[in-house]
Amino acid sequence: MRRSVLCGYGVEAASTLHPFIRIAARMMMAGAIVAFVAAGAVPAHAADKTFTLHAQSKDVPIGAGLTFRAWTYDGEVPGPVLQARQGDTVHVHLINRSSEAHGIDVQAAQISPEHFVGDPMKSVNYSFRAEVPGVFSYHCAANPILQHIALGMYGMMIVEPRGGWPNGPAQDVSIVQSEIYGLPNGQHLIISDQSKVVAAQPDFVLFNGDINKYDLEHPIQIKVGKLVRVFFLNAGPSLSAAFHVSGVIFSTIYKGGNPADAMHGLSMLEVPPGSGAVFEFRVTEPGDYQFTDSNRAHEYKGAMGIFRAVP
Ligand SMILES: [Cu+2]
Repeated sequence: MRRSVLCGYGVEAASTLHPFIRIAARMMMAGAIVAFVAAGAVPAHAADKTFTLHAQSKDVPIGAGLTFRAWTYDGEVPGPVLQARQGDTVHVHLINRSSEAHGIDVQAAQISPEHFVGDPMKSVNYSFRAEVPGVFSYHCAANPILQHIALGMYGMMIVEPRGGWPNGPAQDVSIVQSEIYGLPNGQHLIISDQSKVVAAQPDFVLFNGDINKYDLEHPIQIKVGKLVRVFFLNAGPSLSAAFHVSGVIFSTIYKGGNPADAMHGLSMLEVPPGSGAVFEFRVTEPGDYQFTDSNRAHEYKGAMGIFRAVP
């Protein structure tokens, strides 16, 4: 059983991977493991939530021994997960510590886009009420937006429904998919290749900022029979994603992460760039369940990982 669900990742992995990733995966070391999001810290009643982020240039590790010359929020790609509850008043502060123009467009906000950039060389400050629950993108709003997102300026915002998620407690996992354009130089450093960015031809497609982050040595552990709730964001910047877990039919998917847009009994959902979704499922037996972008060229370029189900 275990072997069959590994198909395409384990023994046969060599033939399904981008040749560079194949080599790099062998070199790959210890490193970062599983990033779970505990959604528990959200208050029971409407509250004020303040998020202060810093725009900064930084070379960030993206797994497989590679580094990416990025523009970031808080030195991370993707930026930190922002969490609020429907009805909260959200205050956004962006401090620009770089010599580039930056801004921040939180897509959960229904306000004039003029707020998102302001003077892009200075701090950006605005507030909004999180009226609609869902999984939203936030991203840089300075032009050209395409370039700023391709360089790493994006992250996920989760707005929990006022009454909590309809199907109750679950193991929460957040996954941000994104594209990297450019191949590494002799120092294993990737400088974004603008012509590939414009052509929408990425060299790598990542989950949570790393190539094959959740491989066989670093799976995301889940429990047999326990509801898993995946907060999924396709940060793009340009290609669609089709989130799929091998051996799983999602009991519920919320398009955009909004319970008002619920679907049931689907094996995947196409998520446009800049959009999010919530995927819920349970597994009935132990094993390794591969999750992937079912656009197989994206899987080949790094968008794959393992849920390891234990009793
Ligand atoms: Cu920017």
